[in-house]
Amino acid sequence: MKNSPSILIIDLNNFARYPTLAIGYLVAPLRQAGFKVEVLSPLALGAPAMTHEQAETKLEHFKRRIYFSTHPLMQAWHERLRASHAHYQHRPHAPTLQLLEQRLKTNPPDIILLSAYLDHYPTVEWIGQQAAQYQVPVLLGGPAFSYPQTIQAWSQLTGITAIFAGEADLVIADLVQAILTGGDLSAWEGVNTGAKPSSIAQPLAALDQLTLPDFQDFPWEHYPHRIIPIMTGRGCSWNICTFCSDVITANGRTFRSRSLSVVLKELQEQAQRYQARDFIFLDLKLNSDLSIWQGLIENFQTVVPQGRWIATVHVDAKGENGLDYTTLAAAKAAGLRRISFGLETGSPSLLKRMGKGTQVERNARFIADAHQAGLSVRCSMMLGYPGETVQDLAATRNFLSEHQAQLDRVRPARFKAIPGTRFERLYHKRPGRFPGIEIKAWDYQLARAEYRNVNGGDRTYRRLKREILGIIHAINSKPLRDDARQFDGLM
Ligand code: B12
Ligand code: SF4
Repeated sequence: MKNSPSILIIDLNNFARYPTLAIGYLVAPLRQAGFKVEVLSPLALGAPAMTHEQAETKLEHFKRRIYFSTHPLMQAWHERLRASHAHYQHRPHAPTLQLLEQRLKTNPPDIILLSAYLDHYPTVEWIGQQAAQYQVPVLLGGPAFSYPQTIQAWSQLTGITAIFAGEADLVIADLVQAILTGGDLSAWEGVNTGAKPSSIAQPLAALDQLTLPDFQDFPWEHYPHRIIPIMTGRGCSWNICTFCSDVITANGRTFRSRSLSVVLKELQEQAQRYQARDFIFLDLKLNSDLSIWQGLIENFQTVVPQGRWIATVHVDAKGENGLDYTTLAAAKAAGLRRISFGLETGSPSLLKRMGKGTQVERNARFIADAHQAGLSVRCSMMLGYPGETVQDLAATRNFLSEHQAQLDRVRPARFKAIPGTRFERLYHKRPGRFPGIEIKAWDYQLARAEYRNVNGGDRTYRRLKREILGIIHAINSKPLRDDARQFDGLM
């Protein structure tokens, strides 16, 4: 392209210790189309590297106790504490903004592309205002722009030319060209300019057409280890859990898989390009498509000799679903070091009400098998699901204590009421189905609801929760298996 237009991509999510997959997927087709692309990444400008899980300390344990407290006094403070923590955590990163300000003054790009989480609202607002002063168009996107009311809540921002809702990989180059040449944006699926009701692009079907993600702009020298992110498919084949907001994101809607041969080729090429052998599979559930899961186990070492990888899976009640001992041991031999799954709870009735599609005994078997296969086992779990009783908490405490020696890390989360989830739809239809939760207000800008957990005041309930947090503290304080250490804190 003669006099190629210049594109500045600002990756607000890049505090991670490996490149951002979405940015790699957007940069590659733009470069291929001949644009001059530059990625502005806060990490490269000194923003502290984000660790998904902090090293366990007494302070972490204390913070967790406060965060999960349902003491009547704490209930009143919860929302305020959460809001101020979120405000601190997601405050605009000053060096990034200064650099952008300088850049706009001296050498403005032809267009700014912004990838943001909803917590980045203040930063996006600031960037929009600055860009407007210099008449630089801004195209905004991100995983959480997939719900009409959220898009509407963001549409009025000054200086934001359009919000793209959906996966932009295959349209990004043409879309940027259309904006730069003043084309009519109203006909574009997924492009929102605030002029008409929200438009959300259909999930991308042709995943095998994706261009190899381009990570050359990332600050590799700032990463403690060279780890390459990859996704073999988008969405989750289970897709039913009531609380799940992953399956309503731009990329998480409906399950689609890539072909095994394409994935293997990507592993091989990316390992060579970035001189790295460690991979993180960002698939919501890597065993969603068993032919991919088995195929990776069979071929990983052929395409990346001595390579290592970590992944998340869904433990299913329908059968072993690729997670029997023999397959897990083969996965270990194929380089898998750490496996993560959503335990959620040790209570059978809660699992059922969450629509988790698994059973407590099946989770127990999986943990024992994965541990015996030599894998580092990590799970996420939930406290405060609507209607959670002391019996549920006692079951969870017993489960964790029985598996304490086999679990390497546990990441607990508080139940979140999120617009667009199955929970929201079921709640609107029949709030009585979720006893103990009083929704006070839905906030579409942040895609979350403020609620009160009416059950939490009971003393026995609070004691059991303290005991659970104590077991989690003990588990998370353990040193990791040696060969999983370089992956600690990544998921
Ligand atoms: C991997 C991941 C991480 C990694 C990030 C690593 C990295 N830098 O990539 C880690 C572990 C560090 C992480 C951390 C966090 N994460 Co996270 N993460 C994810 C996860 C599982 C996958 C993201 C991904 O790679 N998707 C694959 C790509 C291809 O899809 P995509 O990001 O949607 O991008 C496509 C489209 O959205 C669109 N698009 C994206 N950007 C742009 C920009 C433009 C201009 C255009 C046109 C289009 C466009 O096109 C892209 C290509 O198809 C998602 C879940 C999910 N299903 O998305 C959560 C998710 C994105 N994370 C989330 C959250 C909340 C967090 C944390 C705040 C959690 C926490 N409390 O610790 C932190 C905050 C990090 C921060 N920097 O502020 C939320 C965001 C929700 C929101 N409100 O915005 C999600 C959706 C999970 C959820 N369901 O709640 N995360
Ligand atoms: S198995 Fe995981 S990704 Fe799939 S719907 Fe349930 S919580 Fe979401």
